[in-house]
Amino acid sequence: MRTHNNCMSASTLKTSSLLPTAGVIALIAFALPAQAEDWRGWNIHPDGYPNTVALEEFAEAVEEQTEGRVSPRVYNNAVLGDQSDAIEQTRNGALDFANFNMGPMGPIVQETNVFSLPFLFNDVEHMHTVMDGEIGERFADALEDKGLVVLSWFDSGARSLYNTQHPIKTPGDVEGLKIRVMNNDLYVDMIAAMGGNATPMSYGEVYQSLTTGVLDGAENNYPSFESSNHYEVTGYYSLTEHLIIPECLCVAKSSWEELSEEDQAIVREVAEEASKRQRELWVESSEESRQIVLDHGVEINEVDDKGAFQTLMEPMYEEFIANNPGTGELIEEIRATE
Ligand code: BDP
Repeated sequence: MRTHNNCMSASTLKTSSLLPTAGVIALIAFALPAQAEDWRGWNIHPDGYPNTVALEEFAEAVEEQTEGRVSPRVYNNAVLGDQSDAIEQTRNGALDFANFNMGPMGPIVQETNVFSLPFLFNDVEHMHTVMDGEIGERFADALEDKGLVVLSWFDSGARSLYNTQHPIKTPGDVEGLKIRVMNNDLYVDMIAAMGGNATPMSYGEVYQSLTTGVLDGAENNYPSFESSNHYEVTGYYSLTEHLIIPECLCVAKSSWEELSEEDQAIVREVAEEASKRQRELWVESSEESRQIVLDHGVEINEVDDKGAFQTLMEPMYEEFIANNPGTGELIEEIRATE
């Protein structure tokens, strides 16, 4: 935690001829305002991305409403490290806040792996209902046990496959394709079940690997497909919509605990607003990105029989449930949430 004091320092208060007595020091300490908390925030996305806009507005509103007691700054484009590292850094307090996806969170907070099961949620609205309810609170508790305080949940739409070779309409079309996935072994199993070869890789390395043929494709939502420029080097986007993964706006537990109750309440409220804002921007941005990639000449295709992909995931579910006691019931609970 870095702190700074935006008032005059003790040395400017003391007279040059006298050393301050203990009483004077106590007086000075009393007169100085509480130290401001400089918060460093990790963000993987570029300027203008819905999450970036929401995070920047969050930072500004926190600074304003806490009257400078908390002064957050967002660092975009993963300049503070890749997502798995940033999760660790936030857990140990080297970073103060971040927007994380529950995909790369899985290896660190095991409970969140359930969100990496393909076709878990019916649609984005279903995901929101689950995350905004009691089940979402249970996940927030699991994250807090690992040092991350969840303030609110963001959207990240539905992820679909894209590649340089051909449209994907059936699992047979994935056969032999080298597909980049986020860092989580469950995605390796997912792509293998479809007949492809998965390579876990940091987001920032994907563009280059697509241009050199190290990869044939990857998978993501419209705003990321567009803002990462992957659409410039892949001709086909196929609406498999196989993953709907929640994201959090999280604060390092150590940074959180340094705040007064009053400031915690302010930050929480501002984060709720940020989530609303992010979700609204998400809808607009998805449509804009879809249009940009279409205009560029990317072929977008519907997948008529998503059930064919879903059926292939059954062994993955069975293995997951067998390895993670209690998750069978949880999956049923999620599916039954309306
Ligand atoms: C984006 C997520 C981001 C992930 C990225 C990825 O918002 O957190 O790191 O996908 O594929 O949609 O790595």
